[in-house]
Amino acid sequence: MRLFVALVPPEELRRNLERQGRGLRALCQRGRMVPWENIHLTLAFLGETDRRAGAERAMERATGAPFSLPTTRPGRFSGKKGDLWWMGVEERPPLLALRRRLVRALVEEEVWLDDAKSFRPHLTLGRDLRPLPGADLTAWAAACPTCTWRVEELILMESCRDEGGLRYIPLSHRPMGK
Ligand code: 2AM
Repeated sequence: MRLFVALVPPEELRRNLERQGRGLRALCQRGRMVPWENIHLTLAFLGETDRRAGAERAMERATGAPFSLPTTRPGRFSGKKGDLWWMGVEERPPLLALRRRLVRALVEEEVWLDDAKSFRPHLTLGRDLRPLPGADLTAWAAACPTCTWRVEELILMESCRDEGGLRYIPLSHRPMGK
C-alpha cells in the first residue's frame, strides 16, 4: 500500500482553499485541481510499503502538544507538464519538531521514508497548471487570504487510484496532546 502521514486542516479551511484554487484555475489554460476532500499537508511520505503497524507506532511516539499553524502565501514548484501550486504554511518550531520526531521514530521502527527531498511543508492546490497568456497570477496570489488552524492529530493515509481518480483513505488517527 502507498502510505503517507498527513496533517489535515479543518473542512472550512479546505473548502476555502478549494475556492482559491478555482480562482487560480480560471487563470490557467489547463491544470488538475485538488478537491477539498483531498487537501492535506504531507508530514512524511512513506511510498509503497507494508509497514503500517510500524508507521502507527512511530506516529504514537511522535505526537506532542497541539499547536496553531498559520497559512502564508501561495507558491509553486515547476514541473515538465506545468506548475504545482500550493498554499504555504509557516515553518513554525512545533511543526518542524513534530516532523523531526516522526522521522526519527519511523527510522527506529524500520519504516522506510521515501521523501529524500528537504521538507517543504505545503498544502497542494493543483497540479500541471499552465497560465493563460498574460494572466496575472501574482495578483491572484497576493489576494489569497491567510488563516490559522490548529494541528490536533496525525493521520496515516493510504493513497488509492481508482476509476474515480485519486483518493486518500484515512487509516488511523493519532491525536496530539499526550
Ligand atoms: P504533493 O502534494 O506535493 O504532490 C500523497 O501522494 C502525498 O504525498 C501528496 O501530498 C504528495 O505531495 C506527497 N508525495 C508524493 N510523492 C512524494 C515524494 N516522493 N516525496 C515527498 N512527498 C511526496
